[in-house]
Amino acid sequence: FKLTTVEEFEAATARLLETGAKVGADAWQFRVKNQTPHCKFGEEGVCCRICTMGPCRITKKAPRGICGCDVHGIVGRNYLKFTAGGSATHSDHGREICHTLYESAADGCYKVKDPDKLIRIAKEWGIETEGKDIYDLAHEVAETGLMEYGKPFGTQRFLKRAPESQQELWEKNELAPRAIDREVSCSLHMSHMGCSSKPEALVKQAIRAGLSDGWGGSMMGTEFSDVLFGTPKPIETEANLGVMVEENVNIVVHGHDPSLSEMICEFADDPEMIAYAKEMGAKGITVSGVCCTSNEVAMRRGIPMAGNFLQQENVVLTGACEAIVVDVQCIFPALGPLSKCFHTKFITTSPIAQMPDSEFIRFDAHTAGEKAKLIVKTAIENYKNRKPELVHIPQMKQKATVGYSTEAIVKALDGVTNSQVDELGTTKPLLECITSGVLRGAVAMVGCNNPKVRPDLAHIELMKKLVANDIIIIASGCSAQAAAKAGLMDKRAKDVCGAGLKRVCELADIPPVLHMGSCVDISRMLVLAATLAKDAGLHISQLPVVGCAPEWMSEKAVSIGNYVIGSGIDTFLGVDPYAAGSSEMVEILTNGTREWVEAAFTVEKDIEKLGDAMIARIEEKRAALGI
Ligand code: NFS
Ligand code: SF4
Repeated sequence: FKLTTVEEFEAATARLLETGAKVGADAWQFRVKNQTPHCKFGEEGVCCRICTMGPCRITKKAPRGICGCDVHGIVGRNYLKFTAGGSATHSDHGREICHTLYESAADGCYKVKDPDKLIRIAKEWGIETEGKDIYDLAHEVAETGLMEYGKPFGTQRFLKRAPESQQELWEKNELAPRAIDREVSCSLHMSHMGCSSKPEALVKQAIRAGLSDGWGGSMMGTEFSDVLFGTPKPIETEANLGVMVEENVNIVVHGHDPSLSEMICEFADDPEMIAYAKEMGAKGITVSGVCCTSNEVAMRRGIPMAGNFLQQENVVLTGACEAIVVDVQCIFPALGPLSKCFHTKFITTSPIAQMPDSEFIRFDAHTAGEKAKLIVKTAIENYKNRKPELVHIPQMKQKATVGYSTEAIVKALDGVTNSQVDELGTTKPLLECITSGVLRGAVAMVGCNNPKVRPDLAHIELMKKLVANDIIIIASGCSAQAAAKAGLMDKRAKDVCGAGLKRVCELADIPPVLHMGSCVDISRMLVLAATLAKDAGLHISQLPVVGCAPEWMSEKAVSIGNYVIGSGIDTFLGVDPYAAGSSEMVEILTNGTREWVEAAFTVEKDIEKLGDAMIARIEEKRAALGI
């Protein structure tokens, strides 16, 4: 067993770009060159264009905008708007899932696969469950969830999952998020021309908007996806482009909402469709995924992961992709023109993400079955249009065990201790590993790829360094896919770990990097941290746990960063959130927030230093606890 290196990924990409050159395809690698160097004002966050007296950009000579706003106000407003964009996006995804749950029916396209979880949430929310039909209950819970977006009074229901100490901090500092949509609106209001220009106020609202995502929209997205499609359990799968099968019809799902990808998988498995694919000359149908929707179906069905964010063009460049089917978020508009260079059908499905050069097949809960079937058929019928001389699938993939929901982690870790039976099924065995020092701590590795960082290298190198230091990794999003492609989710990767983590991997039969799902599933990490803190009688901020997004790029990632620090977990970033232009903003984000939430950001572009800083923080937390 050997880990795959980033050099090997890059060689495979270079080979695919040769195919691209033959057909005149563009690629991000070329567009990056055209866009560099980036605008300095934009990079530092000091450009304001929120009113038409501007745009104003702050320099030594011009320290204030026309309205008199200084650099701290401008950077702060930009930061808040950025966060609001991410919070809105995750939360709207969560809202879609609430609607899907609302549409679920015994004879409908969508069923309730995990009724126990539905009942658990209903009880948590004080909804009567006795003697109720499960679908009546689903409607009631879904509607209650939808009300979380616009309720006029009160704060988010799921905040009660946090330890008391955390809830007190939120209350005391006016950070407890109210209705989700209100936090997004309030952020846009505060950052309108002539409203807030005080950085403290802007960052506080960014945290509150982030928390409305993490403990609101995203958490509902995760929980109700589990109710509908099943709570993930450990399952075997594979990752990297080699999961595409040359003789088969290849359908690639890309985007975020499992309502689409689940249905596609359902129909791709249908004997009638498989027979049709054979009739059309293929041997079968392979569904694989890119980005978070891939994580969703990998976690629940073991559908292989073709790649992460910056690999999305590569799937088309294989020349073997019959259809790339997308819903929302993180989809390169480049896929339109790129698919035109090949036989690939680029199928958009959501009114939220409409793109030129795509075929739009509108997907909704009522017609989901019929539309999914149409999409699968379209892909099958496209198989004959392949140009065999352009087909090249890099034979590169790794095995991965995925599906580590919080529930699954707790269950797996039962295997590691001599704990009393009454402690099994809790986080106590995991705590025991941490307290005894067998594990030094945990790092949540999350987020995207970004050409500003050599893609996947930061994720993989950091994970290797951390596991070698007996730090267990929980991962999600494109970071998880980087790990899987490298082989770090193969149980045999225990051999690259320190002795303590290796022992835990053996006893619990887990890989050292645990796949917790998509980016909305970072809410699972919040629940895990909250449960650990409660079981240990500590504040979340006292746990030897940190978060890290070394290659992040999206607004969603900033929203996540805000709710992770907002939940007491120090967060380490490898890319600056357009804030470097304001000394006050830098001070608040990297230190000032500690006063409100007991955590802050660290930004460090050097991977070695970033890793060292995380280890040092974990050791500091251990020392403070005397463990
Ligand atoms: Ni997350 Fe998932 Fe990937 Fe980044 Fe995009 S797919 S929601 S934003 S790029 S990790
Ligand atoms: Fe310029 Fe102020 Fe208008 Fe921004 S809000 S563009 S700083 S005048």
